Amino acid sequence: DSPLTLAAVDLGATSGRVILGGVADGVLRMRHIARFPNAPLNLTESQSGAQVVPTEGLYWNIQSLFAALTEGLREAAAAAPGLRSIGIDSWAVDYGLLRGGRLMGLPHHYRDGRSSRGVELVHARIDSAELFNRNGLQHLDFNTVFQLAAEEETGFLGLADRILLIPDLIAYWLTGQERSEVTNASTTGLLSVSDRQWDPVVLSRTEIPPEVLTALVSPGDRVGYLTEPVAQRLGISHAVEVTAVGSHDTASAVAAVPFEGSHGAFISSGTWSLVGLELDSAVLSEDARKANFTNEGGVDGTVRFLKNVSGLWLLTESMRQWQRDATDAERSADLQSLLAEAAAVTGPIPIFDPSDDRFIPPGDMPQRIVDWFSERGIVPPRGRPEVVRSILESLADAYSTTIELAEELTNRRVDTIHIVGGGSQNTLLCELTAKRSGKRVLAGPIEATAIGNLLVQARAVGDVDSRATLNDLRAIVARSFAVTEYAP
Ligand code: ADP
Ligand code: LRH
Repeated sequence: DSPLTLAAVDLGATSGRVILGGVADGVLRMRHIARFPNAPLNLTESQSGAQVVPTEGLYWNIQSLFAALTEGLREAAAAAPGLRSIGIDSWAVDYGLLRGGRLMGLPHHYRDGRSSRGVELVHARIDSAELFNRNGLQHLDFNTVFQLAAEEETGFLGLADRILLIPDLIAYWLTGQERSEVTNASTTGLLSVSDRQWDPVVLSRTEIPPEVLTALVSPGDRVGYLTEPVAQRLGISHAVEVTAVGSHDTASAVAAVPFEGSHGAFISSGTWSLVGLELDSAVLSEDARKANFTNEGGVDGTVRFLKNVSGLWLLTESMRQWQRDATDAERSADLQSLLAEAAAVTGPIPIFDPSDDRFIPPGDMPQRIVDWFSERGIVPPRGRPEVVRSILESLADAYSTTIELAEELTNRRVDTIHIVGGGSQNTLLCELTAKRSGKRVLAGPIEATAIGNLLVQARAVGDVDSRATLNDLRAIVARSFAVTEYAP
């Protein structure tokens, strides 16, 4: 048995978790300590037609998250007396604004509609082609740069003296140290794709004062030690450090993809599907920009060349709607039975564009899907099993075309698609992906994000050789976790 000396805090949009890990004899062992929900806060809602819309704003419930994760860490410390290090990862782009070390209100959720106003404001100062050349990012209305522009207009940004992305904010609360981890910073739009430093041109054109940003750290760097009050609260009486990991959850997930050679693509499958290739350098061609591919910063200086193709958000949000619609007499279907019914659907199933912007805000997904088809004169899917099947077929189709595009744009050939994350458990989705792409699918590991988080810590604290490459870390993943193969 390897001692569990590391803790991963992985905050996903579906749930947060605290997982202990330890590496011995080249194998990673993990123990799940805590899992807690992460539901956004619609502070005030109003009814607009059939839709419930937030009127004031959509926020993350950061207090509950922090309370749950510290409770998880307390349990982790009790279960692992030799705990040495904690790594924190979370979804990208969102941030807290601080003044004098205090958080100014709840962090906005990226699905809040305000950022489209920010897009107009930013594009008036720097057009999308120049922005892509500087930051290498796909256009997503909710990239931090656009959210901040919307924030600036309300006067809120001007009051802040610090911006910390969510994992950096949590690291600050645990250690008192304000740092910006570079993989997540690469999703803001404020980082230069060429040197991965804050870009002075983007900052000055968007009027973001450079002093609100903090020093950058890389995965493996020490952020700091738990402060005395935090350590006490966690029941810890020895020094425990917070280690920077790929704090962008997708960076950690991709670090844990057990690629077998150079012909693998990845799909990090959860709330989103992040579909693409790992590269050594960014692709900044006009074709890549037009296809809306992104060049996010990965662990060890790699590039995640990918597209955000919606994800299981479409399914979970549909299920929430069915729950809302259910009469007392109806039993709302659980995920497994819905998937079984969807698998049993026969006959042609229409597919839609899962990345259509209308699917981004929370709300009535089944109705929006019906609208998408009706606007095009296509007969929409009828009934829940058909809707679920249509969602999965549409995702699988989008995965296939996105990977084909990535092959063209990079002049590389893909023969294997690795699906990692919670969605790798969705057998039907894996089968459909293999079928539509004509490529072999390898599904797993499920907890890729936490695994990538833990392995970077393991290397940083010396449980794994400090010279280990990403390939060496991936060999540990391959030894430690089974994958399921789906033939084309
Ligand atoms: P995130 O990090 O975005 O919160 P996860 O990687 O935790 O996402 O994946 C969550 C998704 O995984 C859920 O939305 C669900 O659709 C899918 N999932 C979880 N468990 C199962 C399962 N047993 N079978 C099929 N799908 C599952
Ligand atoms: C996945 C993710 C993704 C981002 C989105 C906001 O959790 O981090 O990589 O684009 O959330």
